[in-house]
Amino acid sequence: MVVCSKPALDRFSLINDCKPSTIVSGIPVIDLSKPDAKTLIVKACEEFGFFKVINHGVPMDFISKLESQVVKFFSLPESEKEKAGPANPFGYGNKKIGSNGDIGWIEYILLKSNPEFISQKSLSIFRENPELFGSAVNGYISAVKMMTSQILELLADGLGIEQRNVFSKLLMKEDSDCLFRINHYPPCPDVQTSSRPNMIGFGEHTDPQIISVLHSNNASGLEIYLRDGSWIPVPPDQRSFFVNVGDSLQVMTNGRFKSVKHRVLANGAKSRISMIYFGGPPSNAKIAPLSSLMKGGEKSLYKQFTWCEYKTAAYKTRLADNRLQHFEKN
Ligand code: GA4
Repeated sequence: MVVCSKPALDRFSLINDCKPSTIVSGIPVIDLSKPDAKTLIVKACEEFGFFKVINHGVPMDFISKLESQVVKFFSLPESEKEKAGPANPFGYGNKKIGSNGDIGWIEYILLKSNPEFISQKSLSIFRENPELFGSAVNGYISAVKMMTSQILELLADGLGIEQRNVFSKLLMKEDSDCLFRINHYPPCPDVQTSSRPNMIGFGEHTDPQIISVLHSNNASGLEIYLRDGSWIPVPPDQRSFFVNVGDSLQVMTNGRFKSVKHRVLANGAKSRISMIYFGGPPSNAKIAPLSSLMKGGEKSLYKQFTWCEYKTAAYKTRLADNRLQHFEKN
């Protein structure tokens, strides 16, 4: 559990922008089994950079097996969990997010999504039964990766790109830089007593990768930022996945899709568990607007960069920073 003294609490960010939203729960829902999925995904990526996926094909059993392992891990005494730390580059982290001073009402595990790495790392994360933990994580990731690749192919198809695997191949390569993050947001007593109703669990940010796929338990907290300047809560749904456009996909579509700003508010009553698969390309992959999308003399809005260059720059920033602006053409 995250335990915070009063002075430590004062360092947590609070939300001060409170423009009321005009949309209550207008989050696009994509049924992957329907023929119109590709068209609706493109529309959702253009309008929100975010959507919910149903009929996704990931067995519920894979999700619940992993979640029960995760709950066991986060219930361990802090001293045990610390043995799986630090989070940088990979492992258990508590309150500190990244290396540049961001903190939140959160504890988490950050991993490479590679099966050998996970099996190895499970030895220090879940000493009680590393095999069980490793196989639950690997089973979950391989199913989510397949779904993600299907979504990216639908996206390419919906955009009218001939090469259907133009995005998905970047995630499927042996040397792809995909990550897996498991977050636990413990109930925050100060939210319940209303002394800090807007305590931040994970501060506002965009994801640097191509695409992120999130599953959470039934506790609320996630919010996305709309173009009209409002934040809207995303009602939790354990049977579904939530998909974010990342900065790299914004660049590859020359800004047609926008990476969505999102954040998580601390919950007063419930523990929130979320598991996120971040689809990133290989280090040497060149990220630039796709020529097949640049019809009629459209100019590139971004300078070309490799994923390694972008990630290195991104990891030096604070969560809320606009990471893409340094790569925009003037
Ligand atoms: C946001 C998306 C992923 O969670 C993450 C985060 C990373 C981290 O936790 O170390 C970063 C953040 C994320 C972007 C800016 C930098 C790096 C924290 C931070 C302040 C794992 C990722 O890839 O980028």
